[in-house]
Amino acid sequence: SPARTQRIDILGIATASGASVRGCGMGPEALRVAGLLEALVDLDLAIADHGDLRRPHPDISTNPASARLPDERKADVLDLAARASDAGLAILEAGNFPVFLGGDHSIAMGTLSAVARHCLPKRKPVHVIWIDAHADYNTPETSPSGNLHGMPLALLCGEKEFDDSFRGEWLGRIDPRNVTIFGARSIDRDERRLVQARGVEVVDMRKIDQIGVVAAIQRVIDKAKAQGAHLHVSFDVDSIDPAIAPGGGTLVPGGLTYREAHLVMEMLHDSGVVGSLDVVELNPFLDHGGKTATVMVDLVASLFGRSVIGEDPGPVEFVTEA
Ligand code: NNH
Ligand code: MN
Ligand code: MN
Ligand code: MN
Repeated sequence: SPARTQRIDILGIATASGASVRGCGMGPEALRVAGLLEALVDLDLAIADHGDLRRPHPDISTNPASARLPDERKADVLDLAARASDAGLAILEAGNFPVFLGGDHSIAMGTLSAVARHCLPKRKPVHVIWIDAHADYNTPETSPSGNLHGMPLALLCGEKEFDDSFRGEWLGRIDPRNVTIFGARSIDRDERRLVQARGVEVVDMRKIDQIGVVAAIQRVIDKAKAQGAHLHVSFDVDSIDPAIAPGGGTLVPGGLTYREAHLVMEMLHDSGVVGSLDVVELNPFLDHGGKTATVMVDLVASLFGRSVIGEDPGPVEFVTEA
């Protein structure tokens, strides 16, 4: 699989400007402290760390309690998305595998536009698996919160309700029919209508409960393989159950178990079609001593081939003696 032979290039995007809760700007550093690079080196993979993109700190003068103005946060999001897009494109054009560390999920505007800019001129379709408790398909009209981390997919899929100030490389780059939202259990009312109207596939937690995680992920892999697509994995830590991953600002009960999340990553590795990864929304300030960061390091290692005995055990055969 490409993951075994390519260099892995790590790029942090240290921001929480798309979220209302502060702290996930510290995500990239927490993942490093939890041993992300060491885990990849342990798999004999070549790695390069590009450090973090960030914005200058705002001047907090008289009222430190007041949140930053929405316009300032939007300027941060758009600037970082543009820079992440260019930096991600350079990594891909060099033939390497980008691992983007958020930061809140608004960074995917930049990371996925990099993937699209790399693949689409070569007529390689882009598939997205958006592993998340949420759909992140709000527009400024449908969003109940106004937070940009709830909107990146809508922008990438070309929804019209964004004014000209949102223009950039990301706009309309992704075909909504090539997006699978995986692990969802919280979608806003009007957001749900949009997702359904555009043909975005939603594998919600109920479906995973009913058909099982193996069948659910296999369908995504088969779809991407059939098209010869580049599969981008956008992993929001709040997809995992809050009991094992408390380090997020918008937790929802009923998420993926530790083993379900691992099986997803293990099967994605074996598929050989994954070409890029986001790890987003990790908030070290809420993370009970690095609990979620540690789980995420193990999950990334699984995506890059860590396994106990080094082979896919394959389907189970039940043999009955006559
Ligand atoms: N749907 C909500 C909103 O748009 C929550 C989004 N929060 C997330 N998304 N963490 O993954 O504001
Ligand atoms: Mn390539
Ligand atoms: Mn998200
Ligand atoms: Mn989420």
